[in-house]
Amino acid sequence: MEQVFSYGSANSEKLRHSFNEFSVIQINNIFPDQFCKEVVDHIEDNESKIIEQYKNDKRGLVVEEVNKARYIKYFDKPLTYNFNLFKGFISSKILKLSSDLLGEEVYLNAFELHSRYAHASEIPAHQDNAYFGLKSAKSITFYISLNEQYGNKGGLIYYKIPISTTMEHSASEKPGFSLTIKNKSDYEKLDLFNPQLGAGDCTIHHSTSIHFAKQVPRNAGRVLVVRLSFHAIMDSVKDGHSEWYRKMVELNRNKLHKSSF
Ligand SMILES: O=C(O)CCC(=O)C(=O)O
Repeated sequence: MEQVFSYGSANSEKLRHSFNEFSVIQINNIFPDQFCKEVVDHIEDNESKIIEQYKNDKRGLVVEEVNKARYIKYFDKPLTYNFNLFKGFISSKILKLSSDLLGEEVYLNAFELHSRYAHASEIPAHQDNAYFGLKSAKSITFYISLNEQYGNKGGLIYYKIPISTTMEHSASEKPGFSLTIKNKSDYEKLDLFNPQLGAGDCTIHHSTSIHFAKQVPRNAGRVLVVRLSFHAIMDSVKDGHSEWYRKMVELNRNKLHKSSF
C-alpha cells in the first residue's frame, strides 16, 4: 500500500486507509519551497535576537551550543514571535487533513519549531501519546521539513504499525526526550518507513506511531522543522498522567546525571 503521496493527488479515504494501516504517511509539496526558504532565512538571520528575546522562557526555548555558536533546538512560540511569517502553516488545508485523518473535530495543541543539526543527539523510540496521556490517543502530528531531511542523516524514522497499538513507556537515558518504549522486543521486528523529505514535504503521524531518530552525522546540514499537533476536541488527559510523567522526567534526569560521571 502507498505511504507517500503528493499533496492533492489522493482522496481522503485513500490517505486515511494508509494512515490507519501504518500510523504515518508522507505528503510531498504541502508547502511551496519558496515559503519554506523565507522561513529558514528569517530564522537564521534573526536567531540571536530570538534567543535573546526568549532567554528567560526555559521551557519554551531550548538552545544548544555547537562549535561555540548558539542555535535554537526547540521553540514553542513561533506564532507569538511572528504570526505573519508562520500563519501559512495553520491554513485550512492542514486543519482539513487533520480532521479527515483522525475522523474527529480537532484543535491546535502545539505549534513548534524544531531543529536538527550535525552532532544532534538521537531520539529514543517513543509514541507521542506517552507524553500527551490522552485517554483515546486521538491526536495527530504534522512534521513539516523546511530543508531536505533523511532518516540516515538523523531525520525521523518510523516503524510501520496500525494506529492505536499502545506500548508501555519508561524513562529514557537520552537528553531532551524523557520517555522511551520499555521493551524493544515489542517493536524492533516491525518494518521501517524511512522518509526522504524535501523542503515543504511533511510526514503526518498518529500519536501511537512509533518513531525515533539516529544521531545526526557530523557532515549533515542543519534541518529546520515546523511541528504542529492537533488533539481531538472529545479526548482528554487520563487521570494521574501528570504525576506519572513528572516521575519519569525525574528518573530521566537521574539517569542523565549518572551517565555524565
Ligand atoms: O524533531 C524532533 O524533535 C522530534 C519530534 C518527534 O519525535 C515527534 O514529532 O514526535
